[in-house]
Amino acid sequence: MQQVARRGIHFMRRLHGANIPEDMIVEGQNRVIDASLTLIREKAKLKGELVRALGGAKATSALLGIPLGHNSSFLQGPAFAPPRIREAMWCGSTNATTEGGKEIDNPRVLTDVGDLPVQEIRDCGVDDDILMNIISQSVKLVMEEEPLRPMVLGGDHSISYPVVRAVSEKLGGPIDILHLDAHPDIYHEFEGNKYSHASSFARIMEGGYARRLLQVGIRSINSEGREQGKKFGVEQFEMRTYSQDRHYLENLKLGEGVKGVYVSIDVDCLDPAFAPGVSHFEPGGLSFRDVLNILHNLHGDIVAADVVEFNPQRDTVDGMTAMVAAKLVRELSAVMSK
Ligand SMILES: [Mn+2]
Repeated sequence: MQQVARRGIHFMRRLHGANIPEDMIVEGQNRVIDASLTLIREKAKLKGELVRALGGAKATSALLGIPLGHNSSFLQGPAFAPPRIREAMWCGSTNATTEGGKEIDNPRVLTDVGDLPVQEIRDCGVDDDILMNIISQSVKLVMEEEPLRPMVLGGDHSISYPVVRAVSEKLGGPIDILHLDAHPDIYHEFEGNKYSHASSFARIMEGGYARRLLQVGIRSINSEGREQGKKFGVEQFEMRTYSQDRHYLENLKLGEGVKGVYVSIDVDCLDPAFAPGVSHFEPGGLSFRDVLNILHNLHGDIVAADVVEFNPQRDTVDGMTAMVAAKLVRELSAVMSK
């Protein structure tokens, strides 16, 4: 609890419950958790009914915001990202048609179940062991509603662990993961935090939720990152060899023989010239077109995805990175929906 409070974003205060019976606190927390999950369940149900009433689809991208930033090792601004991404998606500066011709204002292509109220839950003193389970439950609630598939808006990268866990558990087996990032995020733990945004893929691989993990865009990796990668059989594609790997990565075929493909995009996979609104500037990254080429040519059934680590507190005043994150969500939704 003390640890959580220390890491909390600035308006989070400790729950002053030291001399209060614990069961009273826990009962109150459970009511807030139930209400939070009821919100997601009912919104997913409504949006699922709507999509089906409109004629249905095989797969519809369903935005689910997870505004969590406290597991970042540096800045916590990703907690504020989901509303900024939505604002950019619908701001009117561009039309609703994706590059491949899908209309994102068609609910059969893209719908929205809102944000899990992460900060409200944490404000009640709920710790991360429980919070991670709540995130997993929210993802499963979206997947309950055919044909909705979770398109998760982070949030820092720590959320990918409970999201991937939920997807794999719900589908009943491992998936292949395409992970675009400057960093492998595979430390056993970081600064004592096993839920750190720098450790999410260690948790995913330990849990057996992925058959293949392809990490693309890597350009900040130390010996532990390489050792952990080797230990878990991760396919790490580093930027320094991108020109040789490009053809392979722009023609990927994933997810056959497993339950599908999960795509996790850390906005810092992009060169900071394209996306300055991130916590960790790491020059020498992918161009926006590189990322689109990879996504547009990906062969596989995308069962869920996330776009994480956009930090509005580092963005340009006119929100350039919000638009970059929004376009990633739009184009990824177009590839996922069918
Ligand atoms: Mn990163």
